[in-house]
Amino acid sequence: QEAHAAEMERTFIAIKPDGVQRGLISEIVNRFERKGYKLVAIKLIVPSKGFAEKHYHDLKERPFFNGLCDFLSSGPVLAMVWEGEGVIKYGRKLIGATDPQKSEPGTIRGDLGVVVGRNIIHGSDGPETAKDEIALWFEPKELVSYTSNAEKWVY
Ligand code: RTP
Repeated sequence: QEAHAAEMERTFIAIKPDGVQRGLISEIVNRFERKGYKLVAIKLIVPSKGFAEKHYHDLKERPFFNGLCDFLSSGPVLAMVWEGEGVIKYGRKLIGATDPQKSEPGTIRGDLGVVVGRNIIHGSDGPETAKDEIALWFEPKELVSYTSNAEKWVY
């Protein structure tokens, strides 16, 4: 049975400045690709502090908010949209728990991170945030719809 791209779930994934500086882009992209998810948008950008504040608006009452926004805007971020069945929830599973001290080995944060303030990657935590974050980081024309031949072997 064929899965149709137009109906497929999408999530926003970003490699934070620590992940980019540490040379972890290919390692992380590799994990999403191998799983069977499809990359539909990607760009490297340095977000402004104001943009980082928009991205993390839900956390503005938290004590670490300012430091977090300084950090996110401190260098290049690799912003991506990944597509596929269950990608929002399973993407979070690939990423692992927020605090790398608590994330399981085998997850991105578990394998590659040590402290919560430098946890390498962000992934949308639900359908609503995925929609909002994709709209914040990307223009509609930057999202590429295509049929991948590999997909018929994934689904
Ligand atoms: P993210 O949004 O980045 O995917 O992370 P998350 O959902 O797993 O965690 P969330 O609670 O939304 O926190 C967002 C980011 O804030 C930083 N943080 N620092 N210093 C601290 O105690 C602390 N707690 C959270 C982390 O970078 C976390 O990813």
